Amino acid sequence: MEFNRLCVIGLGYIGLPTASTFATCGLDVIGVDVNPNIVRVLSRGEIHIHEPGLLQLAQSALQKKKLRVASQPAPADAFIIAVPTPFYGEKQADLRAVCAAAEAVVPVLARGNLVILESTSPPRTTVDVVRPILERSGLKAGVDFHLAYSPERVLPGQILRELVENDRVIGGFTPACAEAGKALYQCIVRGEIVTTDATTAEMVKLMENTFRDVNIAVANEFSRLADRFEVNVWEAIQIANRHPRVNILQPGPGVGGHCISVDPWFFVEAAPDLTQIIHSARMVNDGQPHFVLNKVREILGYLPGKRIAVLGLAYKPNVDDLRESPAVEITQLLVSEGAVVKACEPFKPDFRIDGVSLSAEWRETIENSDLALVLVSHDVFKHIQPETWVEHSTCRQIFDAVNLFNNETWQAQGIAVHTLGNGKKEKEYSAA
Ligand code: SAJ
Repeated sequence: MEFNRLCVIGLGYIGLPTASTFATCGLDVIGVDVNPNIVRVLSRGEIHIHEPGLLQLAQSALQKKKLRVASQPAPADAFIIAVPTPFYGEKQADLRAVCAAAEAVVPVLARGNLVILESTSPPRTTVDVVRPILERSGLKAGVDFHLAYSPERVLPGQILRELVENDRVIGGFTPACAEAGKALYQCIVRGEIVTTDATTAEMVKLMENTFRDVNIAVANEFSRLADRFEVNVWEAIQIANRHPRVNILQPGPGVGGHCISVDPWFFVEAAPDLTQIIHSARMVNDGQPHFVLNKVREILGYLPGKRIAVLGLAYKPNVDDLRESPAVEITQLLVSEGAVVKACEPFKPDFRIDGVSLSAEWRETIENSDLALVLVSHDVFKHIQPETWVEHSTCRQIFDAVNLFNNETWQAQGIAVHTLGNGKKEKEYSAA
């Protein structure tokens, strides 16, 4: 199968890198988004998201007219649907954007086309939800057009590299559909392309993110246990990971982002009777911001009026994405407790949280605080020196939820660093 023209629907964190990469590999790509702002920004040759290397790649594709943007799909050889699937209400998958995208393809769908769903979706979405919508065109999936599911697996912050280098799974409605999908992705993927059926590919995607969520939940539970039993969880994890078959992940303030904190719920919603572990892991990770809040209470006591500086609001290091961010939740909890909160997010200085004064500069944020809370290990925070800290602030207490600061170095400057999951009493140990 040959592909000259590709239509990518949804120009977010996945759609835009995908469209730009295909355009760079020689296809004529039409990028579609229902958000007029996104279409406007891209038409000006700018981009609306921060992802290393993406600005240059997208700009070059736009300038060469290999990538064009539009608000409606146009006829093409292949269509990729890469729209968000958030949840709503009681953690139910919101498939409205997927359905709307499939509906928008119907008027331009032609015999011989390939349609690929990339959005993370509950099992059977491709076959039971997307296929009937596309078949309203009068064409039959697997007969008149190819239909497949191919999840993205890229890590924000490394999207452009992983898009090309990672292995890719293509689940076809029929084996021929999977082969057609493989032929398309071969244009950009250097990793291996594995083919299977559509529902297996949907399960694979959800299993990957659920596996990570459950493993982070174990790490978070270990941090609570370490706190109780006067152990430093970071040290314990490092030692345990010397076992050849153990690889414990890192505890932290919670799990954020629009993938790992969302996707496991798709399993829970689809089969509540079969998902005890998955459900518990979600509850542990969702409870971690409250664990951090309790630690802050232990340090400061009564919170109303206390001045707290929050360093980092993004859902993870070095990204500008604040969706489902535990750091944002913790900040909001502190405000609702009556604390006076300042926050610093260098990747999104214009972000607003009610009742919080924001800055892109950590020095400004920590001035005159009773406690600084480190919630994201952005590189810019890693480089903060205790000497610089004492020059800029009278704040002498830090709660470090991401194990960024070495307590001994900071103590030498008269600053106490309380680390998440560290109940260890060093004095007791050296006396023993
Ligand atoms: N986190 C921890 N401890 C860890 C690792 C992560 O607390 O040891 C937290 C992070 O701080 C963050 C959250 O988990 O809040 C998720 O971050 P992440 O880096 O684990 O994952 P995402 O959401 O950025 O990307 C994931 C990736 N999936 C897997 O690693 C299995 C990525 O490959 C997927 O493409 C992406 O989800 C997606 O789009 O589904």
